Amino acid sequence: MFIKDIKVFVCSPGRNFVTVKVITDTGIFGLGDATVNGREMAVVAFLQEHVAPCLIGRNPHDIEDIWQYLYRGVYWRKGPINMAAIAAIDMALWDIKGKVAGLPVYQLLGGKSRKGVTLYAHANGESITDTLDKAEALISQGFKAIRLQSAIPGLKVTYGVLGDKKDYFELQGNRPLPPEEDWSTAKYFQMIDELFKQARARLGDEVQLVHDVHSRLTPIESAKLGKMLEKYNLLFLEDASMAENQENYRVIRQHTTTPMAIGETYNTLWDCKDLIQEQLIDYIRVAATHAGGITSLRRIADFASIFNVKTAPHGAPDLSPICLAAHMHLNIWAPNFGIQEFVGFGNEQLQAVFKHSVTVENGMAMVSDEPGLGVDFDEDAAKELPYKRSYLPVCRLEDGTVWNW
Ligand code: KDG
Ligand code: MG
Repeated sequence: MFIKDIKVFVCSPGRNFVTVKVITDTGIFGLGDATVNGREMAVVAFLQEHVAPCLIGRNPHDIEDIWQYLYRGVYWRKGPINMAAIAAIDMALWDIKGKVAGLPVYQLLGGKSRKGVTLYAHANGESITDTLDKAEALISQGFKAIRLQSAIPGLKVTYGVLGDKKDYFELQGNRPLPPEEDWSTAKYFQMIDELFKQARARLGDEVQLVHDVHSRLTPIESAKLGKMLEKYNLLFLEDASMAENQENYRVIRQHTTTPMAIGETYNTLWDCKDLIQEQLIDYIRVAATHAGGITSLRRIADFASIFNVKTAPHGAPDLSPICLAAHMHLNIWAPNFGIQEFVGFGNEQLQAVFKHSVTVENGMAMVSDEPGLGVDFDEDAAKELPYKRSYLPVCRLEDGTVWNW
């Protein structure tokens, strides 16, 4: 069996996705997600010009060797574009191996550790009341864990919340140039305690609560926030501060017992090695698409398990259903799986392009026993929905200084 062709598709069913199809001489093919939000065409060019030609003729079963060839074998390591390309090839090869074996990928990883994958859903509101109305609706659908994001009074736009009431799915799509948002830590601190105070009063103590700070705070501000929210017993605080300096989390950790989660922008184990090894975080949120695929996430999960760190994979709308499927197989296997972020299955166009077999029952995702990853890609439907240049926003402080988005 050998790799005969590698095709790269970019389509926009509501937002852009880069999809890789690895085709073998037997006709069996595998699919991978290579979407890097706002940088889609860079990954397309990288895959077509620098990755695909090196793989034609190779045995698709040599997943580890191909991963090492693309990572260790080159001088330029790491980085989101490179790692998304490796990730997509890797997912496609696991998909092929599963199809050849007639087994779902989780069986190749070691089998099921649990009956389903616990999800956390998003409640994003224009006001605290609106956020909690949405959280109540999700709880009544069966979700046991909810991420709460509420607009910050006095700011134009707040991360996760849309002024024009569009769906979160569209949040990062269809913008020909980067829009700008503003940030005030003082205004945020005036809102955030009240959000969780009202949440516990209305939703009770049983529901698991999560909040994404989206890296807007300095480490000492995150420490203050973690301490302030301890009484509301969050499952975790996500991306409280940037951790380009992994030591930042020592500052946070020494002040608060609120659990910390980070990792959605990380590309390798090296980006989170100290955070995990020093037990500075509780959940590692790497995504298969951005951190080197199933081979890499399996290694990160195993490393994290030694240090009591659980996995909580990123599940934003800019990860395609192929990535979600890869997460499902990892989540159902990983002994140290924590929780999966979930924003729904997207709009009708997206569901027409990507046919997947994941179902949700009572806040839990169920993985099917279809061989491979269990996703199909409709090339004709994708062709009808061409790429549209779009960007994530840029953030500024109220005095105009560029800040972390
Ligand atoms: O591409 C950026 C998004 O994936 C990110 O803003 C979403 O933070 C996010 C989350 O937790 O889903
Ligand atoms: Mg996040």
